[in-house]
Amino acid sequence: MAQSNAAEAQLRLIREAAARCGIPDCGTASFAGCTPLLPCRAAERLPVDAKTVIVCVFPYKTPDLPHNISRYALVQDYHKIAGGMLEEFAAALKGLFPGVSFASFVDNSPIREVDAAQRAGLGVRGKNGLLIHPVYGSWVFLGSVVTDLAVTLPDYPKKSCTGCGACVRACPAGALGEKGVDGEKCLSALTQQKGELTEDEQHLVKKGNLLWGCDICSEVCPCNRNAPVTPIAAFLEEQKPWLTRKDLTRAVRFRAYGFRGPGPLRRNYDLLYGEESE
Ligand code: B12
Repeated sequence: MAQSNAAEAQLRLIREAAARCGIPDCGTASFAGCTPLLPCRAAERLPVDAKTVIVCVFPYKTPDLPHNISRYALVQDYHKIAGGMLEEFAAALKGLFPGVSFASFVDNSPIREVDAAQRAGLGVRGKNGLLIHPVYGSWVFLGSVVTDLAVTLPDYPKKSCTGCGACVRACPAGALGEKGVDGEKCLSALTQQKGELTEDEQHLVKKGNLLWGCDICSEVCPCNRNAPVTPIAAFLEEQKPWLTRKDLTRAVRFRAYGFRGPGPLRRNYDLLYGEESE
């Protein structure tokens, strides 16, 4: 009991520090529960004796505007925005808990972030495989700070969404099933793929009608109906919801879709608007 009260107090301190850094919600999960890890180079930065994963949510829904790239990509690169906020958070935690290690990760991370977020009590997993937060729905990025501080609260039991199946029915690629998303079939992955697409794949990209990413399984989710606009100011600044052909080269340099270069965007642009279009 005394141990659990101490952990609750630690969690309160952590949450307050997160709020001061503009992170609207976070929770903790045991590091052991978050294994196996994803294979990635960033794993080298994990504290040697990692015990706890502090998972953070970064809502990114912006006011509805016509857009030809998915919502996650029309805001400034979240790796930079959320990554910067997480670094600030990790530095604040180092001040609060001297001698303890804190390493922050976002996306290109060894942590399976959806799974960790559920364990940290931040929401349920949708049939679309995404974390659905009770306030912000699935319009959230996830990031984490891994530490050797033991916050010994039990992980939350993993729960599923309402199971209405709207996302499964709406997915044009048939990528959703009982196990969640089949990453190989997902239309978001297809738009990001380099090289030529088969005729069937081209047809799917046209159906999705976006140059990059896919939001269909989130757009139809009833849990997202009342999701508010993001409280993170940086996501409201410098939005780029509509790309013209001219934008394709310049835009990739600073956005989350930059890592593949302009090739996939140009190919998708030709498919959606024709090769002669501006
Ligand atoms: C690789 C990746 C992708 C890949 C593959 C996704 C996948 N799950 O396989 C692609 C490019 C398709 C993708 C797309 C998107 N992604 Co992504 N992605 C990731 C990344 C980097 C790793 C995920 C991963 O590999 N997990 C490992 C696998 C094993 O875990 P899993 O998903 O739980 O695995 C289950 C399924 O694969 C399933 N499965 C396995 N085989 C099969 C076969 C069949 C037939 C079926 C049905 C299921 C199935 O079973 C597994 C166990 O439950 C994470 C960041 C991170 N570090 O977690 C972001 C992340 C999951 N993505 C994110 C986002 C925002 C998206 C998009 C919405 C972007 C967009 N608008 O286009 C889409 C949504 C697609 C969807 N419905 O999931 C966010 C999700 C936030 C949230 N609210 O949950 C994350 C957390 C990034 C972040 N930092 O915020 N993504």
